[in-house]
Amino acid sequence: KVLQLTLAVIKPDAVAHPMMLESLHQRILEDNFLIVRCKDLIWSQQDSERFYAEHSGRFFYQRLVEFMSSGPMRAYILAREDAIHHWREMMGPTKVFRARYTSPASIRAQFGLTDTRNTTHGSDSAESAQREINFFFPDFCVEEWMEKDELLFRS
Ligand code: YYY
Ligand code: MG
Repeated sequence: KVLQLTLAVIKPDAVAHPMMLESLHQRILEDNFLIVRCKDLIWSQQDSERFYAEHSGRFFYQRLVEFMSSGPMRAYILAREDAIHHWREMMGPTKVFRARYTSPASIRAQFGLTDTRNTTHGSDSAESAQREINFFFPDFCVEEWMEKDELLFRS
């Protein structure tokens, strides 16, 4: 078993609904993720632009940036075997209507409103997980945590 970390975010549309935070938090625990870090935050427009720089120039960039800085979010560092892939599976496809069609039990299918207001974010590779964990939790050191806590997690 290889323990992996991922960065998961509950986006402003989901946080705005009074029952979503608790329900998604529960779902994370039920799927055997260990919650390594968790914090609530609000992005400035500039944070949003920096995080999504890879999408600058795409037709949805402006609306994405505005949405992601429109209200409170919750960010998690999650640990699990195959955490990156598993959280992406739980979220479902980016586009809400595709999610409803192909993965009706996924979070985005069940709770997503539009392709932009799609409830959650998850890192898509080990490299992006590293970058995104660092973006949200600059004081967190992945290597150090792995050394200190991996054995605890396994026992
Ligand atoms: O990684 P993931 O969030 O599933 O999708 P990306 O293709 O990386 O796009 C990031 C983000 O951009 C997506 O979660 C919503 C937004 N977006 C959009 O608003 N409209 C689209 N047609 C595609 C993506
Ligand atoms: Mg992505």
